Parts: sequence; structure tokens; C-alpha cells
Amino acid sequence: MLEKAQFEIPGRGIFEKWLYNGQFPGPEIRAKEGERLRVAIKNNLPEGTTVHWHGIPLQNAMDGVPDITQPAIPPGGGFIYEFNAAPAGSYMYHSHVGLQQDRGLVGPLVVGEKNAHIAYDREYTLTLTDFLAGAPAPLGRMKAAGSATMDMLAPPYIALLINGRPPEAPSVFQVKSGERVRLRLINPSGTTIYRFAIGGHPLTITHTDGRPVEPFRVDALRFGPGERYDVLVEARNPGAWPIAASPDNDLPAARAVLQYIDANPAMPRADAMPEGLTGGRLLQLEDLRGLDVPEVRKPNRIFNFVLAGGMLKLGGMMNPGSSPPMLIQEWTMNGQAYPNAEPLEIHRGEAVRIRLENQSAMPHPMHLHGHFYRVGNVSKDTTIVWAYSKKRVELDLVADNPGAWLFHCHNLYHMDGGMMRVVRYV
Ligand SMILES: [Cu+2]
Repeated sequence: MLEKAQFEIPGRGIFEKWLYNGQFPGPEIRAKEGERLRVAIKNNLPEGTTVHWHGIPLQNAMDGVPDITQPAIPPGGGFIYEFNAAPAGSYMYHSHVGLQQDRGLVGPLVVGEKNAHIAYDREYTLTLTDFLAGAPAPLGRMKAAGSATMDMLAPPYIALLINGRPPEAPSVFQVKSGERVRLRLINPSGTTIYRFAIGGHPLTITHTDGRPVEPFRVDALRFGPGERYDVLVEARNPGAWPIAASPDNDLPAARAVLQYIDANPAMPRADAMPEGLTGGRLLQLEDLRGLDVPEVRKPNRIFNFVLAGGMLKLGGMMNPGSSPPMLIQEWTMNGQAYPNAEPLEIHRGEAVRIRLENQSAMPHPMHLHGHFYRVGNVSKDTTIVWAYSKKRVELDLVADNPGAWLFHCHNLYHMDGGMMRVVRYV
């Protein structure tokens, strides 16, 4: 059920959000690998909506993209999504209509392995979100109260939350000495890229975007909107430790607590920061070796894209003094902003390479629907292309899932500002 609902952040107030089953994040949907998953949607929102099952290479008709894979589910209407829960991994679901995702329409989706390549004693899901008090709006120059205008260059998030809780009232994840604990880190934030670490405990990376990798130990990792990392933590350092994720914006870090229940520790100080947030070894994508990553074939088709854009002034120049120029955001791939953008046409069975160069001042987490691609030595579906990167990022995929799929920046406002294309099987 999707509906308007009140959501309380302890100590911050009550906010009107659009939520899945009244929860934020939405309820964790869990399936076993290979199970058939059916999710019945009832839309009690005042707008049409869809649900996108981010990362799962499902049948095109179930991908939840309005006007491309289905008409939006109208207010009062319903839709049943049905697909195979495969492969195993950590995923997410969210609305794919306009800026609805930042109304609160996000949630975690977990497909459990039949045979995991790692052993662990317990697991937790940590969903990291940036939180708007009001309704999302496109960035740019807007009319404020009266006749004044104001420039909104970033969404006015009020807090960063882990599992819906703010830094001052954090979730507590309990462990026992000697346990191996699997954490599924899921980032359905609108724009925020986090640097994540846990005090007193290194992180062993075991999966990226749900796909298994050779375990690799670091002190911290960065992940952007749309990405997921699974990590193992060995509980060998009794106490209560800060879990923190510092953002690439000005907000206080998202926080939680790792607490040993057999040690009766005092809670960490509210300002305690894991040492991995400022020093230590930070994961680089090149560090990882994926398991069962397909060999890269000589591409049949190569697409080169320059990612660019930012704030753009329109009008106002011809009649100075009449009205302030419009300030809008426009984000482009090879100069084109969706929907005025050519599709990528591919044929079934082809090896396809997408090369990305980021000439803009912002990082772009680029997400492909319906497929995993190879990047470096791993399989992923969302990869951050860092700002002003001289090095091109190459994504290699095999065209094995016919349909019309989106390829876009998973910064919600960059997507809304045009950084999106359709990949169409022809
Ligand atoms: Cu972007």
C-alpha cells in the first residue's frame, strides 16, 4: 500500500511523507534465490506511481518505469509485480516517477543465497537515506514567499538517517563477541554519497551491488545513490562503537551503534568518529575481484559519452531589469538532456561497451536497468563516475535481456535534469 503517512523522526518532529506501508524506509522485502516474488501494489497516493526493482535483471515489463515499461499506476489503482528473485544479492526498490523517490518511496530488497561464499552468524540491513521535511522540487531558481526568488542549488535535506533514525537517536545493532556479522549497506538516497566506517573494526568487503567478490579488507568505503555493499565485521573488539557515514554535503554524518551485548559497554559519545572516516585504507573499485565475472568480449558496439552540465541561466538577458533570468539545472550526456536524447540501440547477443567521461563538477552514480555490467574486475549495476575524471570509466555488458531499459545518473536531481537515456533492443 502506498499512501500519505506521518513519519516521526525521534526528537525532530512529525513529517508528512509518501510511504510504502507507512514505513520509512519501506518494509524489507526478502526472498530466497530463485523464488517467484509477487508484490501487489495499491496506490492511494494523489499521483500515479511505479515501483522499480533496482538491480534485479528481471523481465522488462516488470521494471517499473513509467511510459516505457508500463503506464503509471493511477491514484486508486493497483498493479502486481511478479518476477524471479535472482540472482541473490542486496537490492532496493523505489518509485521511478519524477522526484517521488524523495517523498520517501524507497525500501530494501534482499535475495538470500542458496550457497554463500562467506560464513556469518547474523546479518543486518542498513539503509542510508537523506531526508526532506517537505515535498521535493527541481533545483534552480524558484519563487519564494512574496515576489522574491531564491536559488536552490541542492535539495534542502534536514538529516541523514540509518534505518529511519537520526544521528542523535541511532539504531543499535547488537552482536556477541566472536560472531561474524554481515552488514548489507543500501543507499537509496536522493543525492548523498557516503564514506562509511565502524570504530574499532575493519570492513571485509564481500559483495558490491549484490554480486560476490573475493573478500577484501579496508577501513572505509564510499558509496553513492543506487549502490550497495555487503561487508563482514568480525566482532573481536568488545565495546560499543560508532557506525558512521559522512556525506559529501554539509549535513552531520549518519550514525548507528555496534554494541556487544556480552560486554555491557557504555554507548559511544555522540561525536565519536570511526578512525576510518579520516584515515586508513579506503576501498577503491580496482581493489575488488569479482567471482564469476564474465570475460569481456570484443565489443560489437561502443558508445562514448561525455557527462556534463550544471546550473544554466535562461532568458532575462534581453530585457535587463524586467525579470531575473531563469536558473535551471541541466545535466547532459553528449550534450543531450532526456527526453530530448537519442536512445542507445543495441541487438540481442551483442557485447556492448559504454565509455563515460565526466567533465562536470559533480560525481555521477551511473545506473543501468535490467543488466549487470563489468567494470574493472567486478560486476555492478551502479558506478560512480567521479567529477572531472580524466580516466574514462568503461562498462561492458552482454545484451541478454531484451526490452527498453533506462541508463541514468542515480542522483535523483541529475536524472530529473536530463542525465538519462533509453537503451533499446532493436
Ligand atoms: Cu549525476
